[in-house]
Amino acid sequence: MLIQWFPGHMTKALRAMEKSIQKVDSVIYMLDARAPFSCINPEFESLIKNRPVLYVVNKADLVEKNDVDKWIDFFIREGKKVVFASSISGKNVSTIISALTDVNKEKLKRNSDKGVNYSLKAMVIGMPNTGKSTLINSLAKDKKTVTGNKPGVTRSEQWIRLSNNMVLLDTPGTLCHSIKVERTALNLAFLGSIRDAVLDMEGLALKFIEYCLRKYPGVLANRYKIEECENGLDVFDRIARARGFVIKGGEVDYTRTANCITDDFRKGRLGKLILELPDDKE
Ligand SMILES: Nc1nc2c(ncn2[C@@H]2O[C@H](COP(=O)(O)OP(=O)(O)OP(=O)(O)O)[C@@H](O)[C@H]2O)c(=O)[nH]1
Ligand SMILES: [Mg+2]
Repeated sequence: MLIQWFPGHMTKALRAMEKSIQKVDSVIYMLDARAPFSCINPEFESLIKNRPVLYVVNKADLVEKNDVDKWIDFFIREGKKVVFASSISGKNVSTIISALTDVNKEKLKRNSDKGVNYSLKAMVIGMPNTGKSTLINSLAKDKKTVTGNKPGVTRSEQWIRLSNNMVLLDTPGTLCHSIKVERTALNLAFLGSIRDAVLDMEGLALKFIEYCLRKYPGVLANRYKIEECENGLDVFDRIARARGFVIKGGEVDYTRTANCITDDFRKGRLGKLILELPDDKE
C-alpha cells in the first residue's frame, strides 16, 4: 500500500515550523505507543537539527505494560530521553515537565548563572492524531487547543503558556511526503494518522485481520463471537455476518465491516494490541 497523501496544509505547516523552531529551545516529539517506529518522520530530522528532543510515547493506556517496558528499554539503549504518557487520562504527564527541564538543563544553568529566570519554550511535533493537542491541554489543565479523533485537526500553530511559565507550541501533525515502507504506511493507517477517505479501508481491514490472526490469535474470536480460521477473508466474512453487516441479496457489507474493525482497534475495544516492537523483524 503506497500512500501519497500530503495535503497542502501539511506543506504550509512544515514551512511555518521551520520558522518557529528558531524560537524554541527544544522539541517534544509525540509518538503513538502502538507503533513508535512508524511515527518517526524522517522529514523532522532537518527541522530539529541539534535541538534537545524529549520523546513522548503517548496512548500508553492502549498498550500492555510489558510492551511499554520493551520500548522504554529500547529508547534508553538508543540514548534517547523518553517519557511514556496517557495524555487523555493525564497519567504520567507531570513527569514530562521534569523531563523537559532535564533535557534543557545546560541552557537553564547558563541562564541561572547570569541571574536570569528563563521560561523554556518547546515545540510539540508528531504525526497526525498522536495526541499533541491533548497532551498540551493536559499539561495546561485546561482545554486550550482543539482535539479530535481524526488526523488534521490542528491546522495552524498555537502558543500555550503553562502555569509554571513554560511555553509550548502546538503544531499540525505532518506525515512525510511519501511513505515507502509498506508496514509503516499500514501502521499509520491503522492508527488513524492518515485520512480514511484516501485509504482502501477494506484492504486495510483485511491486513489488520491477518495481523491479528498471526500475532493475537483469539482476539477477533473473542470480540466478534466468531470462529477464527487461517484465511483472513473468511474471517472478514464471519465478522460481517456476526455483526449483521449484510446487504441486499445476502452479500457482505465490507465497507461497514472494515470501518467497524478499524474503529474497534483504534478505540482499544479489541484489547491492548501493539503493532510493532523494537525487536520486530517482520
Ligand atoms: N486512548 C488515548 N487516546 C488519546 C490519548 N491522547 C490523545 N488521545 C485521543 O487521540 C485523538 C487525537 O488527539 P489530538 O490531541 O487531537 O491529536 P493531535 O496529535 O493533536 O492531532 P492533529 O492535530 O490532527 O495532528 C483524540 O481523540 C484524543 O482524545 C491517550 O493518551 N490515550
Ligand atoms: Mg492537534
